[in-house]
Amino acid sequence: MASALHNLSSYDAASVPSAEGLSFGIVVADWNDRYTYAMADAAIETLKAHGALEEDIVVKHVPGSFELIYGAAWMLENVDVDAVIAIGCVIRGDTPHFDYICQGTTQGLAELNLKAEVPVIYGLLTCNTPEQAEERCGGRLGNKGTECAITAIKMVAFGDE
Ligand code: DLZ
Repeated sequence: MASALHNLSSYDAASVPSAEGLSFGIVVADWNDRYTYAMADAAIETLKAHGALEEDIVVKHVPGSFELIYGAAWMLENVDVDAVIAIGCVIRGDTPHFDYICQGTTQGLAELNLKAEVPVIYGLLTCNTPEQAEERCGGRLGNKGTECAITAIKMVAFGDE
């Protein structure tokens, strides 16, 4: 979690395995694209900075965060990837819709994570305000996309030692 003490873009580079030769799927929700695209760009740049090749990063778009579940499942089924990163941003509105999308998407991605043979990384921002999203998409608290990319690389290596 981003907090006053933790910046989402800060990590110990020495603790990150190489991403050379790895392939990644990124599913990006177009809802709140100002934020989700900034996260996707940061994820791609971070994967490349750790050795992944641009051609080994497959990006697919879905309309909203709820469709990340189908998008990630499709990616697992149809593309030979070492990990899938699901990126979305839900911002609270006037109705309880926010809670249902957050809960449904989280549950769906968690279930996929249990079933899939490769890790599914949870890149869903659940914000009360646009300002909170701004802070986590390249603002004061770093970029959630960077955190997701690092998590993906580490999870691919999980169990290697
Ligand atoms: C409908 C909706 C609303 C109100 N808010 C968001 C949001 O803040 N972030 C987001 O990613 N998607 C939102 N959506 C769209 C839903 O995720 C989904 O695309 C629609 O309910 C159609 O299934």
